[in-house]
Amino acid sequence: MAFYGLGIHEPRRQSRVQAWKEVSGKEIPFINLDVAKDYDLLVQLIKDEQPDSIVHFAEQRAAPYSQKDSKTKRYTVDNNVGGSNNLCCAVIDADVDAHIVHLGTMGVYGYGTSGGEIPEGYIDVVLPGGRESNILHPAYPGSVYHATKCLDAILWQFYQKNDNLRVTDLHQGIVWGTNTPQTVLDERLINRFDYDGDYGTVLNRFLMQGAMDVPLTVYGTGGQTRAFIHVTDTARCIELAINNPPAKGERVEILNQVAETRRVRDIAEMVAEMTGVEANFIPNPRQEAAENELDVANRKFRSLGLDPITLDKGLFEEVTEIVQKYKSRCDPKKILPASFWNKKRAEECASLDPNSIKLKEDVKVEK
Ligand code: USQ
Repeated sequence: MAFYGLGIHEPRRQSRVQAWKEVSGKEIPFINLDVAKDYDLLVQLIKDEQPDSIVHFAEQRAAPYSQKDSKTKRYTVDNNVGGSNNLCCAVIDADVDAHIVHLGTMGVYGYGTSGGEIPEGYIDVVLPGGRESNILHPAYPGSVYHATKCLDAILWQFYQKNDNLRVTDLHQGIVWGTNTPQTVLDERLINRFDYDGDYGTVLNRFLMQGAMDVPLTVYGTGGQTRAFIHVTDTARCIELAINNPPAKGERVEILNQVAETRRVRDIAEMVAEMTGVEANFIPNPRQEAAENELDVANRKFRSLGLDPITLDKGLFEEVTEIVQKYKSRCDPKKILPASFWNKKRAEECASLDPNSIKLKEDVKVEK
């Protein structure tokens, strides 16, 4: 198996690859190329490797970052959609039958209350005139980032139909946690931990805020219900997807990569109870429903053997330990949201002052 990518700081990349070789005896070749730009290199690489599977994570991954300004919106669309299109073209040009496993998102459906369970990709519908059909569940994204994953889904559908590509789209929930059984083997293998408003996901942010004695940043009423998955299960689901590819000619496989759904204010309450830090309900920087219900099917992964990790205070402690260890790297000015979905939301959040967040006195910040 080979790992190709970009965006990892070079010395850190070398140290991770070396650490993995030491603990596992296995070598991971690494080639730094931009999937959205270096098309010829990508085709050559696929020709050279003749892979059975390609796991496609090469996308700008954060909804708040994608909503910051026109530059980040345009970059997110160019990079994500261009990269996915390049990958499909490259697999065709290289003439390999590689199964593409793509990291998509539950957010392709938006987060209104749908009134029922969100199925795994496809729904039965009755079209005008009483025509029965089975179609992709309608997309209803809530950010430019989520919109790119909807556009990706249309590309997968087209290239599967036109060129017989084999594709699995993983509709992943919000990831929490830091370590997997592999990354705990050596400190150099540790995953990145984002706590800032642009890249940090909600539960990791709350855990970090709790450990730093900073009031939890609950947006709006905290009534948003979302799907969650632990980072260990993310890795396990990718393995299950690779080992269970769709057959040639079969439509795009869509798997909901989620363990459970939870309401943001309930999660804040769990973290508050554990850490003694209060929840702070602040104006919502996002254009989203204040309250929603969410019911998501994950039967396919369960039938493939996934027994998902659910939110557990024991695992919260693992994250808290990591935060304690690296807390001197925290910049408190990055804790409040810094990306606003539209002008109205920006105005509503104008009173939020990044300099108002103070860390515990015992925390020495590295300069
Ligand atoms: N939220 C807060 N306080 C915070 C941060 C977030 O109340 O400090 C709220 C948000 O308003 C939102 C919910 O928590 O309602 C989730 O926010 P999030 O930033 O954890 O997750 P989201 O923006 O939905 O997107 C993230 C990743 C994206 C991934 C997605 C999975 O940015 O890469 O695809 O999670 S999902 O949302 O299921 O599509």
